[in-house]
Amino acid sequence: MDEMISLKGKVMSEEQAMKLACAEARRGAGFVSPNPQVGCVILSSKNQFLSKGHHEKYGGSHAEVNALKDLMPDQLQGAKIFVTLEPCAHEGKTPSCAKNIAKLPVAEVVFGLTDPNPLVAGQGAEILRSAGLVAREYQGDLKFELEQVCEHFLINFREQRPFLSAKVASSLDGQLALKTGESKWITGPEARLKAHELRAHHDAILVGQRTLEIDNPSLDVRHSQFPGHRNQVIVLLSSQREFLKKPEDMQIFSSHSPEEIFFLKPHDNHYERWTWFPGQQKWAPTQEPQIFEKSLKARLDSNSSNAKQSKTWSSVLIEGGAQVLSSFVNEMRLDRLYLFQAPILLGGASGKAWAEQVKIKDMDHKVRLRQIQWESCGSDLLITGRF
Ligand code: AOF
Ligand code: ZN
Repeated sequence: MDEMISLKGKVMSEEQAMKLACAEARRGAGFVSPNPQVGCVILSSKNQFLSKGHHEKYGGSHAEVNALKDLMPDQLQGAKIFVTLEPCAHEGKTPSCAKNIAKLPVAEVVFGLTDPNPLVAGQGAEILRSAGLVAREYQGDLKFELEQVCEHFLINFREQRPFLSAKVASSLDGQLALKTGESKWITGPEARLKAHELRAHHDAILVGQRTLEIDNPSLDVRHSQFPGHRNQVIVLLSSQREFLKKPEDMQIFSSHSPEEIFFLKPHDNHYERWTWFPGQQKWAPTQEPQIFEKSLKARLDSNSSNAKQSKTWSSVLIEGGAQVLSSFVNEMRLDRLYLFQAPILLGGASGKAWAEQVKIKDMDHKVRLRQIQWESCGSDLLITGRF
């Protein structure tokens, strides 16, 4: 609110307004999935800041509604709305934003991206134009940032699949652990806290069996910004077809309920669901094998507004280890890398490289990341980019 007061009346350029709308959108991270993170900024006819808002939680009011809620019709005379995503055309969990804006004395709507959701897909802009407003897609330098703000949602609709991120914490020379398995701790507390934030931003966390058994992680979200945060679904990949540990010896069973944990075995691209059979004291595939891709897709398909399921997996965070990370790189299935690098060397002779099983044919086939960004995290570095 203090920020709103200090911004009141400030004259803003289109770039500044859209930049602020992006920052607003990001405030929804961790709370809006599978819906998009959306932010909105409203300027007066004289380009003075009036208000801003964002989509705050899944099923709640859209960004435009939150930005408009404290404004009077006379303030909106000739006003300009900057929103990171095209206003929605449809009646979903909330009324149509485009129809709502069309009734207001607003002059112009600038939207960052056309909404790929077939229920919208240009129809929101059409509703506004039919009502005599100027509605145009933003074409400036912030296009990459706008795409990044709602990248999970965009992949869900453009490619009908979850967004896949990989999180790695390594030494400067790319070692994830020592060959002995020892990995606590490579990065410092700030980086580890940031990793909890990343968990909160994703719907599911995928780990390999070795990581689970050696590190015994709880894979929950421990972060003050996300108190009592919903648990992520856990996807455990096991190629061995057996776990050494019993559920009571695995931390994830204290932090998660059984319904939140999926055991999957990669096998000719098929993944089975596993269950612990207490009578037999062993893990075994459940009666009904599930196809991993298909089950993920089924969850995504329920993005459509008439779906019964209210929660879907929009994004999956892959937390390792080396074998799992390497296989996802080899299969070119990753969308984004989050690499925390500590200023230490563990050495190739003693360490285990996170990409140890990645194989490229020649230099022409090197894996290059795009849109690289970096920030410091305590004494570590967080590097991120798109595959
Ligand atoms: C959001 N927040 O700020 C905007 C969205 O089920 P509903 O009614 O919440 O509608 C979700 C769809 O609305 C979503 O898939 C997207 O196409 C569009 N825009 N959604 O959750 C927002 N502007
Ligand atoms: Zn809307």
